[in-house]
Amino acid sequence: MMEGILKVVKDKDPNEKEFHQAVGEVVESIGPVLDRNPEYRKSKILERLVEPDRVILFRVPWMDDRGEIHVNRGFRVQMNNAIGPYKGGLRFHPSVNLGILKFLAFEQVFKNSLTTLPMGGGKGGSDFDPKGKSDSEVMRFCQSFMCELFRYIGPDMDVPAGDIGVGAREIGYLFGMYKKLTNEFNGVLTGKNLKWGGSLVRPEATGYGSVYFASEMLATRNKTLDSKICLVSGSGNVAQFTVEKLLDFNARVVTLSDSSGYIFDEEGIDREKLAFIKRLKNVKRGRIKEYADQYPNAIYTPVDPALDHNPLWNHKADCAFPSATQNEINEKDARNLVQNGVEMVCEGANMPTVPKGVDLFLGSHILYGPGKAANAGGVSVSGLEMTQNSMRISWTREEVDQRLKMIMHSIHRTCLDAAAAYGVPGNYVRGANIAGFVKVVEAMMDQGLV
Ligand code: NDP
Ligand code: 2IT
Repeated sequence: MMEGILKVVKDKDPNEKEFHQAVGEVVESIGPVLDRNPEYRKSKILERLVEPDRVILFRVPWMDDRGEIHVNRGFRVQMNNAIGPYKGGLRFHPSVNLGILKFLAFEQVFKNSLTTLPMGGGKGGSDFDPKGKSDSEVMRFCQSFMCELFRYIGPDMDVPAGDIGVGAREIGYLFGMYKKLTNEFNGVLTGKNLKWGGSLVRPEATGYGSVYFASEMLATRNKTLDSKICLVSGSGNVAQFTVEKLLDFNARVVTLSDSSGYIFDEEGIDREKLAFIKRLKNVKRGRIKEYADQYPNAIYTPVDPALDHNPLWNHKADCAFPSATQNEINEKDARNLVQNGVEMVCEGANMPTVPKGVDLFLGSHILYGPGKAANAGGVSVSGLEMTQNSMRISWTREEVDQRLKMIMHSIHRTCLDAAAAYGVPGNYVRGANIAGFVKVVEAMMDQGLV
């Protein structure tokens, strides 16, 4: 039956391999839930969940600084709105295609369900590559993108935010064009600048939340992050604030990366070095290699496509925080981590570990926090931004951070409770999938066949 669903999905869209991967994992987890609730099967819940409510696909024409015209593709996948308006980020990266956005939207449905806040799931983006583009080129692209997207979004309908390649700058340009087209100032996007409707702690939220989740996981074994050696990948939004919070917990972060290579700094990345990275990545938009020019004790290693593993994951460490992109930990990387004695893997990125790597982590009984639970802090504070926008107030940093902590605590508890209730104690993958699934499915059952 469940194999059947995956087969239907694969037969329908054979090229969407990341989507197959995300569906495969959920389907594997929720078998026992379907066995206990035969009405879910009868209502064809799975069949309905794997088909997006709708997919919007559009042309995004824009002109570069030399007057040349380019045409990119824009997407919005509105996956499921059983428990709230569609909610999820926009990704601008040349690798973006429908299969990747469907995987992200699908995972977002369960992640958002875990947050305790009323948000459905969606995702969007474009195959536009922001690298090397001027601010005015990025602005023209964002404006053109919004000229179509604005028809399909709204504060009670669908609320996009950032993801890879979409940060505060892009959200600003997107919001400006939305406002011009609709003549409405509302909470249609999250991740807005603080000065015009954004929430304190939203930029920090995914990284901070991931570290809060990690600390909850360690606490189940009476351990803390104090003095732990940590590998972090990526050097964007999630990675930067993961490092920042790890420093608060007195951990030692020894790596960061981008798509060209990684740095290893045995002494650890301190606050001054982190400030350098923030300037390098967010203002200068430079490459991580420059870190090793600035701090000669650090070693830079470029990506070697001939290698069958990523050497970043082969450094001996206590904890790993993959925070760059999907499938960045392959089977060999997972084996290297386990063999080197890693105690915990906490996923800041979405689906960063290949399925065989996930099996290795689960089989080795390390603490393993899957992305849809561990990185839910970002969308949670997006939910808090929506609340503040609706109430036309803004909470203090302490208030938002406290709520974020409470939400991560609750997600962690919910995963463990669901895992225990289904006979797989400590399995956060099963726990997250089951708990996220049940809430959405109960809402779908209440609302009839729509
Ligand atoms: P950013 O664009 O800020 O940073 C992305 C980082 O990952 C960059 O260092 C980038 O390097 C690297 N990267 C991107 N693509 C690849 C690739 N194909 N191979 C190797 N490295 C790559 O994005 P975020 O930090 O926001 O997102 C990182 C991850 O976290 C993603 O998986 C995202 O979906 C997830 N996430 C983000 C949330 C958010 O609130 N922003 C919330 C929850 C999850 P380079 O500069 O070379 O491209
Ligand atoms: O993957 C994610 O959860 C995000 N990119 C954040 C989504 C959001 O709406 O804040």
